[in-house]
Amino acid sequence: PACELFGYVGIEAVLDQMRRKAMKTGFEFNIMVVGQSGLGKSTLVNTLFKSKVSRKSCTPNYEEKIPKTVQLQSVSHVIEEKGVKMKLTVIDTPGFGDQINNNNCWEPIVKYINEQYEKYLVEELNVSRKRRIPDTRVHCCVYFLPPTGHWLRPIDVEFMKRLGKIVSIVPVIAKADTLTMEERLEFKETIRHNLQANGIQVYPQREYDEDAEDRIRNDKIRENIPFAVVGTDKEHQVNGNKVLGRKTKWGIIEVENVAHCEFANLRDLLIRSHLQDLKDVTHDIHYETYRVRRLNEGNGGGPSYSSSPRTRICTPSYTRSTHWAPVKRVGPRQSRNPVSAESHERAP
Ligand SMILES: Nc1nc2c(ncn2[C@@H]2O[C@H](COP(=O)(O)OP(=O)(O)OP(=O)(O)O)[C@@H](O)[C@H]2O)c(=O)[nH]1
Ligand SMILES: [Mg+2]
Repeated sequence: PACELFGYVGIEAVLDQMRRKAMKTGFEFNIMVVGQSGLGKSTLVNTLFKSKVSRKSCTPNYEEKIPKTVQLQSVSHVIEEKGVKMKLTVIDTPGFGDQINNNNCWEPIVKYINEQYEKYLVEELNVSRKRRIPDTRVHCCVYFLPPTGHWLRPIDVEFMKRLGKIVSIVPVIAKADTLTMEERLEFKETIRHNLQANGIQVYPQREYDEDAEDRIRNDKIRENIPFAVVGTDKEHQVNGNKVLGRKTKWGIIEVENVAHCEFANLRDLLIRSHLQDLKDVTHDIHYETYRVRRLNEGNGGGPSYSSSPRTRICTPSYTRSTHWAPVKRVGPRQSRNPVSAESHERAP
């Protein structure tokens, strides 16, 4: 018989095939840290690489002080776990707030993020395209808030408003060891209100939840942001074990202990639970918005891309391309989308 209608076909084996391919190619994941100077961004980058994300690849405990960051710099580590390779890149940025005038202090950051989209776009539009375009796009921007215990400052509002339109932001409360547990909870709540009141988009956005299951999972995160984190590059002995920690007058704050601070929650969100989603949102939403804007610009005086149906200019439909059926609209966001060309969207 040519085909057994009700027999086992083996479609599910496609998962094994995908797994094998993904393991061969590996993953690229790029995180950026942004915030005022002295909030512990560089320290947290070190913490991340020293924590169990990459304990093996970490360098010995340097006793020297972390220098002030004066230019954008990226650190990459290839981390391997159970045969899965991931190239984790963290882009450390110089903190703002040192100048008397901090107007437009977000510009270098915004420029960097857009430049990575541009690089990707240029590669995509090349006649002979690389089989895999190197991905330097920022998949997640961890935004550091000072532990003031009051409200969001105007500068953070302005900064995040701009960033939220081009990248996934995960806000964190820096140096949480300087706040008591009650202060942290209260401050977190205030910040959540402030974010909402100012219309700041932070990850994970409700409108991009795929289904009810996603919504429940992401609601838990939304109720818990911003994570109150503590960073360190020192290890301490606690009950005979070496742990990453920070000495305070109340004792040692164990950075990876969820009872002490939310560094582990942040790490789990970024790597364990939402890595692929952050990459998808970057590609399907932020990059797509950039791409449409750029191609429409080109449509004016410059080269026209609209002649070929493949690169036909259209508004981004904001569907998440990784999900096949049913195709649904995740949310029209006219405000972000000044383009008025017709939308090519498959009907649900
Ligand atoms: N109490 C406390 N201090 C911290 C924490 N993280 C970092 N620090 C200290 O804060 C100071 C500044 O840390 P950096 O990591 O250099 O800060 P940064 O945000 O990279 O600063 P710039 O490079 O100037 O933007 C250092 O003395 C750190 O030891 C933290 O979680 N709690
Ligand atoms: Mg720094």
